[in-house]
Amino acid sequence: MNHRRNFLRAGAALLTAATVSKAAQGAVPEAPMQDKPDTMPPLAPPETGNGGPPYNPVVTLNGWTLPWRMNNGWKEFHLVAEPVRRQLAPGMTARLWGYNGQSPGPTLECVEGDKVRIFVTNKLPEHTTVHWHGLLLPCGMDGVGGLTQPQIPVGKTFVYEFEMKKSGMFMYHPHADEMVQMAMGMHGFIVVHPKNPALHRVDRDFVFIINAFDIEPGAATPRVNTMLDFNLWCWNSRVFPAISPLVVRKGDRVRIRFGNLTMTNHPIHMHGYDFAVTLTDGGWVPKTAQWPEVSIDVGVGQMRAFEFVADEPGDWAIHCHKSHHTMNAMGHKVPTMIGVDHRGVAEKIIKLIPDYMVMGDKGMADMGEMEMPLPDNTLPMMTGTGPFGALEMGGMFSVVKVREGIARNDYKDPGWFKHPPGSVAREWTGEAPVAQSASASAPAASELQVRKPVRHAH
Ligand SMILES: [Cu+2]
Repeated sequence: MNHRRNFLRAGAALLTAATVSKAAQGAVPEAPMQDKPDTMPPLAPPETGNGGPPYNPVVTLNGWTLPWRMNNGWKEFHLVAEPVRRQLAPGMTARLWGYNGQSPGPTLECVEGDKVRIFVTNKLPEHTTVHWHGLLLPCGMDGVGGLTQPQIPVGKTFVYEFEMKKSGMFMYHPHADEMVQMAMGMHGFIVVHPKNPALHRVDRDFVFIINAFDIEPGAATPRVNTMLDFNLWCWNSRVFPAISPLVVRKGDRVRIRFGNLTMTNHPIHMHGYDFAVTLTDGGWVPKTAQWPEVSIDVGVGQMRAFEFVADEPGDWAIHCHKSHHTMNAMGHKVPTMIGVDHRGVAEKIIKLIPDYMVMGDKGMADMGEMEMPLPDNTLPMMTGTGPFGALEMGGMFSVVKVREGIARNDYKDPGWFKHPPGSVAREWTGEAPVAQSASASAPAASELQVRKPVRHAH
């Protein structure tokens, strides 16, 4: 965490704990800024009581929660819409539009019943608005430019006031020059916690926005007119290998929430577990209606959350199941060369173009390991290295790291999973498997490590 953030957090805590002075009451609150693309630790609600009711905070993947101040019973936030620079992964920084220094904007966390006042300052080069996707509010607070309010002109600050009527998850984004402003990265997550913190309680609660950009390799500004052919598939404006791992303590009940603000659907698949779909942007799914999945498709403009008990340690992949969405910037016009023997031709070409490479005749796996010459400011199509070699991934891919014995509030990357001896797929050599040769007699049930199905109901 950087110093500015520490300072702001301390500042926010002071503001929420103290009464806002008469003079400050009429002033727009400070707008905290974030200059790092890292996952910030959960912003714990103040325990003093006058900072608002208590709740269990969420963790925003490669993001942060916006501090607020209490002012005469109103929870006040300040969003600044502005051009930002966002590192999508080391080696590539994009020129985007976002809020308070980053794209996506900070997560807004509230509690059911909170009266919120959200100041929005427009530092973009054009007008904007903010629409509060899914929230139940007075029509004039809905943020549709031209329909429910005048556009927020450049340089002006507007204020939105409403009550958080129900708990759940929601999003915010512009409803002004929407195609351009969404393509430039303007999104954010809203979490409204239940009034009773024991309700829907989990130990770890992760949130992210699914977004996508079309940025020509070597460029930094997204093409804003692209309809479908995006080349950077992101979670919170971040791509593999730079999406933070989801660090989980063994035995924790875990919730993962995501909202889709791209132009296509994303089947989000998690390995190693089955899970229950417990929440959409429409509300909590009643227990009797929750259904089991191992992949959950999230349509355009929709949100989904699932829950599971982390009973099996390991490094479990979590990714979009569209295989083109686990790739980074790539040319889709590359011809398929599988089975084509072009060695003779290549020798001739190399005489003319010394850097020419023969690629793709056995598949494209070489590309995961090859150090390809790339223009500045782009990312390899397939990349990342794990404990067993090249991962050959990109885009919407991360790892749920379930570990024994980590602290309750610890989200630090614990490194790679240490597999128990004999539990990793291996080359068959004709020898008896390690697990069986260890015991001459039939192994006890405990040694077989049979996993019982987990019931998802609380
Ligand atoms: Cu996808």
